[in-house]
Amino acid sequence: MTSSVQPIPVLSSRILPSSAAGDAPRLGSLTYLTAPDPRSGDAPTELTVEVGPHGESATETWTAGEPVLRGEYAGIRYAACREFVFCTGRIEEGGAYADATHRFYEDVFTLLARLGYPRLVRVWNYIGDINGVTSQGQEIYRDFCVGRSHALEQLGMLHGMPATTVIGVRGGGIGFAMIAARTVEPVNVENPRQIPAYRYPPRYGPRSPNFSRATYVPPPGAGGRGTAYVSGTASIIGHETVHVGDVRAQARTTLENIELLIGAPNLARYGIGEGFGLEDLRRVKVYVRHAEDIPAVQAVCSRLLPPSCAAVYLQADVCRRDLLVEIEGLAA
Ligand code: 3EB
Repeated sequence: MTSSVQPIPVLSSRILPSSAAGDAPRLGSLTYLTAPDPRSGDAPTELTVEVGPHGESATETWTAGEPVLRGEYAGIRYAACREFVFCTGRIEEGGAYADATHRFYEDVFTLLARLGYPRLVRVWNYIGDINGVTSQGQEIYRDFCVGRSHALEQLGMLHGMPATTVIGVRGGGIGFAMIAARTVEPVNVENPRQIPAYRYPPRYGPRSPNFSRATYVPPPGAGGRGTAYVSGTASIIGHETVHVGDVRAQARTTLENIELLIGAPNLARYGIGEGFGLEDLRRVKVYVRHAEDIPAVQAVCSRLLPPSCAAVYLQADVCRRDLLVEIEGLAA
């Protein structure tokens, strides 16, 4: 066997209106369905969640440029190529989620350490009845945050989490998907006009959320452009929700937040020598809480996003009750 330095394979992905098999080796996918589908359990590393009936259905597929190795550990399924691993898991519906979330995150980090892909790049958490309450009367989102924070505290990772989405879906339990890297060094990025979520004051819950506003992955070779993975982003300035009750203004503020976040001046603070504008967004997922707000959000997004950006509009709950819209994306 020859040992030569090989270029790092690029992680690619695309989003389609419905589930469709790609040709490249598949790491995994995220599928959003507008109705329960009895045939669609979660296939290995293919997470399926049910969203509200008034938005779109979509599948986001993540592929590798090379063969993929599959396995399972502690109920977490994974598919790995040389540089990236994609994993999915689920916590079943229960009275409370803090302990199960704590264990799940511990297991994820154990798995990633054993496989040798220790650097998280992107995390999605889809929570049933996110604004409902546990058997102890705690909001389910906050209970999830408690478990995540406890696990990360033990792991020394409270400030080290990457770009993340937490969104409410139909049904119970929590569905997870994560991408981690073996050798590339992702850079976690904060937004200059939002305080880091791990420093939110206690009025938002007993334990702060743990995530970064974006994660930048450098290009595989010299001269190329990197990729910026943008967290679920909302109409928050400092730590406060702004434009309560005004979905258009929330959508505009959210896109302004993304623009500030991935622009060259902000990335320069992390020693990153490039930047992105809204025109570099390749894809966004737009989560809208109320069906009747979807057209207004669509109008704002189609005015501010380039025609080349694939946008899907999903009806789903956002973690804070006063947030009406949340947008995640990928710039490259
Ligand atoms: C916010 O900015 C909006 O708990 O991991 C967005 C993305 C939000 C991720 C999380 C929460 C999370 O606080 C909510």
